[in-house]
This record gives sequence, C-alpha cells and structure tokens, in this order.
Amino acid sequence: MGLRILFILVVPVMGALISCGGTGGDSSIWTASEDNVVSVEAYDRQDYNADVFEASVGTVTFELGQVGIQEHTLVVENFETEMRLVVVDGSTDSGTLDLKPGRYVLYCDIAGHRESGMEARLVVS
Ligand SMILES: [Cu+2]
Repeated sequence: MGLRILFILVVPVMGALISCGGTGGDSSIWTASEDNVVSVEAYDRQDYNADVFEASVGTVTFELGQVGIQEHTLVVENFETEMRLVVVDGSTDSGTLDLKPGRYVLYCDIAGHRESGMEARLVVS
C-alpha cells in the first residue's frame, strides 16, 4: 500500500521535470534589460551565453562575466578602441557604447577564440 502511494506521487513529478528540461535549450536570443544592459557570460568552451543579443538605440551598457577559468574579452567590431572588456580570475567588467540602429558583431579578441565560436550578433533597434 505504501509503495503504491509513493508511485502515484513520484510519477507526475518526474513527468513535470522532463517536460521542463525539454524547453530550456532553444533560446539563444538574449534581450537587454529595461535599462539597456546587455549581460554577456564567457565560457571555457569558448562561447558566449547567446548567439544574438538585442538592445535599444542609445547608450548600451555591456557587462561581461567569466564562467570558468579562461581569460576572455568582449569587443564590438569597429568599436574595438572605444571599449574592450576583460575578465580573468573570476572578475567582471563593464562598459558602455553609444550605438545607432543596426547589426553589430561581438567577439573575444584573444587569439583563436573568435574562430572557436566566441562571436555573437548584436541587434540594436
Ligand atoms: Cu575568449
């Protein structure tokens, strides 16, 4: 009798967990917060947390975090001299750019990282 009650309770919970897990992996677009902060995380597998970031026209704040132990940077193509964020030893970094509507490319400028996948789009509208 006790086992039967346990079974009735456990099965629906497992089903709920499985269905939650199935929906988690498809969102690679990251939209800036209401104050136009784009939060980027850099992973040891040489990738960022999203393939596409979205922000609003004007002053865009970029925040870079490090997940893992590798040093990474974040720059915006054609704006490399205006902002270069660096994370190392668990640090975070942030900076701002004034951006017009358009499509931009974010990347890590450490040798080989961009080619390995540390590149993402930024859509400003
Ligand atoms: Cu990198």
